[in-house]
Parts: sequence; structure tokens; C-alpha cells
Amino acid sequence: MPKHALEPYILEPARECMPVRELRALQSESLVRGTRRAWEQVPLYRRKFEEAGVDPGEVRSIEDLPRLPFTHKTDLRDTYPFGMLAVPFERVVRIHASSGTTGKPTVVAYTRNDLELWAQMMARALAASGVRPGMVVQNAYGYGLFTGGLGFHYGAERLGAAVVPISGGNTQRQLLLLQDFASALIVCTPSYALFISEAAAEEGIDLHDLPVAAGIFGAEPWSGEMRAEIEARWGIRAYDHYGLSEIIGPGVAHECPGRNGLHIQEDQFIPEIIDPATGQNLPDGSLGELVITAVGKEALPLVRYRTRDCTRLLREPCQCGRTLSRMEKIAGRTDDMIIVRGVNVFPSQIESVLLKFEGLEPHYQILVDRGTSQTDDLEIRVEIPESIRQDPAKIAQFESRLSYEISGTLGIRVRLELLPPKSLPRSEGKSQRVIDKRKPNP
Ligand code: DLL
Repeated sequence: MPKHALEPYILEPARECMPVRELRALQSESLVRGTRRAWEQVPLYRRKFEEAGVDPGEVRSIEDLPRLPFTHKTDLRDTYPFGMLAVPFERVVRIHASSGTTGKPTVVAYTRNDLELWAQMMARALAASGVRPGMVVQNAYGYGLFTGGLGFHYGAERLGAAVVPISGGNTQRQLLLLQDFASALIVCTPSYALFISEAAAEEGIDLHDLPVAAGIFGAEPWSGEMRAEIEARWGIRAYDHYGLSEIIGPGVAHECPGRNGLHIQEDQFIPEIIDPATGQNLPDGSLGELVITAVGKEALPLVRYRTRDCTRLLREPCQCGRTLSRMEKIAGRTDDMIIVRGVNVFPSQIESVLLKFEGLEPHYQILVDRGTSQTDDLEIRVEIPESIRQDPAKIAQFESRLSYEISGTLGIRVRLELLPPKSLPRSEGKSQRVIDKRKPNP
């Protein structure tokens, strides 16, 4: 069957292509209104503003943002489960939660209007990859407390597409329905997209023969090389999509066909980049921590939320016509950044090197441990093809090339463990790539 012909479009040009000056005025207006409401309705904000010595009456425009206090994930945890709500509980119609690695989950809540807004943000993102009525969208993000499944679900429905709410997992059935329903789009985490392609190969299914023409992947960091790998295996266009539960779920930023950064839905979510160590704002184009202000939401307005995700803001105009700023693909999380012998390492840097090696499987794990000499050891476990494993001469050559490339990129020496194919765990949702044994167990 031929691939679907997708024609990306702009769903809401009046917002997405707004002159920048008007956009900034809109953001300022929403900030003034939203900060006052947060101050009035949420005791935590009243206290934070007082501590920062800021009266909400002094907030006049987005220029005042850097004076406002930050909100941290710990604030949501400390007020668990509903202490940061800015509306009476009777107005809440949905609750989601993200599972942290430690302790209680982070709980987020939505009013009916918040759900409307979320669906609209998602619809814009899906339109940007060409979803239209009559098309089938196979939704392999997890349904449940995780925001991925329901986020994409309502966005696709809003555009009039037919959603298949298959959720993550059940890979054989994913393949069956992709064929039988002639889905135009697959949406899931990038690591699950790889896993599905592996299963397809085992079943003798060539994904290039299926109508699926694009995929929207997110919820975890993935490199440009991983995109190329997924595109080659599936014969599709792969779009990146970013979001986090606290801000709304997916729907915060998405790629357009230019795929030169992800457009942040700035009319709702105001981005800043800060130095994570000092909290100071950094000039556009600098790599730093993304901070988002989302005060237009009714149930859970957030002022200067520290995402802990590292990226750069790109303000130059985009060829697609959208005036919304873009952010670079996420480099990693500040808490995923491994500091080994004083050098900052992101898993995505290692992924990029691995994927430059012909025939290497993009399955890897990074282990950090404190060695016997009290220095940090970085070990990279990677699967290598049988053709190399069977040949001792090839293995030695391969190992020295790989270790040379990785050491060159990271600036530190690493240990490699070369494993047989399919020995590392696969993921149907977010994958866990880093095991830091220096950290105490949760
Ligand atoms: O992962 C929401 C989502 C669902 C986004 C589906 C995209 C697609 P959380 O579970 O709260 O929400 O996790 C949010 O995941 O702070 C990032 O660290 C990471 N993340 C999300 N999207 C990307 C991406 C959802 N495209 C956390 N690239 C965020 C890199 C991402 N990291």
C-alpha cells in the first residue's frame, strides 16, 4: 500500500503567526492577570511573592518576569496532592500524575476549560504534521495517569481524525492494526518506535510497505541521529514533540515541517532560559534550563516553573510562517546530566556517537559508579551485531574506534561493554538509559 500523502498546515494562523509585537503584548496581558490570580488563590504563591519582595501590582509586562519567584517540582510535592489548586475543587474534571523516581507522584489537575486548551494545543501540533479528518492516528503513548495517551487522543479527535487508543505495549497488535487500519500516523516514545521496528523486522514486516507516513515522538530525549534511524527503519517523517505534566502535558512545543527546533506555544506558555546554578536569565541562544510560565491555566497556574530540561531559545523567524519562538531539541535534563570527573555528560551525546557507527543498534545504557580509586567510572553498555562479535579481530578494532570517538566527544575516558543483540531491556514507554550507582537508592 502506498504511503499517505500528508500536507502539514497551520491550524490557527491568527495565533501561531501573530506579529511578534502583538504576541508579546498578549503574553504581558496574560502574565499581569495570571500572576494576580495565582497570588490571590494560591497561598504558596502569596508566600513566595512576599519572600521575593514583589507585589503582583508591580507586574506590568513580561519584562518583569525575571523578578518573579521560581516554582519547583518540590513545591508541587510539598503541597501534595491538591494544595496548589487555584480553583474550588468542584471545578476540577481531570487529574493526572507523573511518577517520580522517588516518593509521591506529582499531581496535576484540569478544569473543563483547561482540557479545551490542551486539546487545542495538541490539535495545532498534529496539524503541523498534516493530520486531517479521515486519517487514522495510532496512539501508542501510555493511557492513564501519564499525560501522553489522553493528550494526543483529544488533540487528534479535535481535528476530526480517527484515533486508535491502543496505548503502549502489545507490539504484535500494534503491527497488525498499523496494517489493517492503514494508519497515517504513529505516535509514541522514540524508544518504543525503535522497539516496534525491531519486532516488525522479526515478523518479516517491512514498515516501508505500510501506509504510515509520519510519527510524532517525545516524552524522552532523543538525538538527531536517533531520528534518522527511526526514519530509515519506518520510511516516515519523524517529528519531535515536547511537554511536561506540570505545564499541561504534551502540547507545550512541537516541530513544524522545517524541523529546525520546536515551536513553543508561546501564546500560552512563556519560555525563559536560565543558568541552572545561579538562576540568572541567559541571553537568547545560550544553552541553559528552560523555565516556563503558564498562568493562563485555571486549575494549576504556574509562575516560572523550573523544567530542569536543557535547551536554547531560537527567536529567528521560521520558514513555516509561525512567529512562535523555537527551542532546540532538548539536550537532556539537568538531573540526567552526569558529572563525571568534573565533566558534564548528557546521554544524548553518547547516543549521537553510537549511531554514527554503521550497523550499531541504538540500544545502550550508561552506568556511573565510583571506582576503587574513588574516581568516577563511566561504563557504556552497547549492543553490537553478531557479525562483529564473532570475529575477535573486528571486535578489537571496533572497540578501540568506538572508545576513541566517545572519549573525543565527551573529553573523558570511558569503559565499554559490548553486548550481544537484544540483551539490554527494551521500553514501551520512557526508557531508562542512565544508572547512576553513586546516588543513594530511592
Ligand atoms: O512526557 C509529556 C509528553 C507526552 C511529552 C508525550 C511528549 C509526548 P512527563 O511525564 O511529565 O510528561 O515528563 C516530562 O519528559 O520534563 C522532559 O524531561 C521529558 N520530555 C518530554 N518530551 C521530551 C522531548 C511528558 N521531546 C519530561 N525531548 C520533560 C526530550 C522530553 N525530553
